[in-house]
Amino acid sequence: MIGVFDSGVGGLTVIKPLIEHFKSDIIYLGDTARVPYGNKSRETIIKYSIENTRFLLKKGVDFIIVACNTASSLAIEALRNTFNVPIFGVVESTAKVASNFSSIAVIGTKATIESNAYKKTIKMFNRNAQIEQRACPLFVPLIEEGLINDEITKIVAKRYLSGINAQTLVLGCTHYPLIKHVIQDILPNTNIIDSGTSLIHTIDKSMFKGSGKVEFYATDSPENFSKIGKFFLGKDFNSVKLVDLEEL
Ligand code: DGN
Repeated sequence: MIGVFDSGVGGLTVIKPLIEHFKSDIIYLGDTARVPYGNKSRETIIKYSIENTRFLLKKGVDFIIVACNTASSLAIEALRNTFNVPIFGVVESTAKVASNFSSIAVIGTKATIESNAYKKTIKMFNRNAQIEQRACPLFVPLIEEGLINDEITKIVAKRYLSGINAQTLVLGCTHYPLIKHVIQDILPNTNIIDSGTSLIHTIDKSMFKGSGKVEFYATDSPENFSKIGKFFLGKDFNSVKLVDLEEL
């Protein structure tokens, strides 16, 4: 069984291809009480990530996928030093796919971009890659407000993406696949890479097998989680359980 966590609903875009392509058994934790992670300090993101992982391990998962780009960027090493199970982060798998290109642009939250995690990881796979990075902090709130086809999102996207002419663009945030069409309209000739698709192409497929059972946990309102989450997962779901990580 796979344990997946994210700062909230965004990680559902990462498990969507896992569910669609493999019958993975997944326990998903969305830390909705403490979202967003994207503008918090490294120490706080590590603390939250350790608590999330501890919860999933108590549920009996065999390994962990850190679906949140911000947590993958800042906490993966601390998690690997703390826990004795395989821990996969979306930054590594997405960076690996991106490194097939020679000019790469990366967009993400402030914390992800400032950590330089994508830049460092892409360079490990392709030393000569030209990499440009941009923080796009307004995208997460716009997407969570459901403004995915709104003029305001198009204006903000034009501002953020202006002048990018890389061969490929990494959507270095769980939320951005929801506005992929807006981004592609602005950069029509750019190949776009997202974390969910990269993950299924880079990790051992035998690890994903199961019977398709998915359990959802959230640290704040389960109702809100399924209400907003259905846009990220692309389908309705309910029976989200509330969890208080401080009680563990
Ligand atoms: N899940 C976060 C990420 O992928 O960076 C986005 C939401 C947030 O915590 N800001």
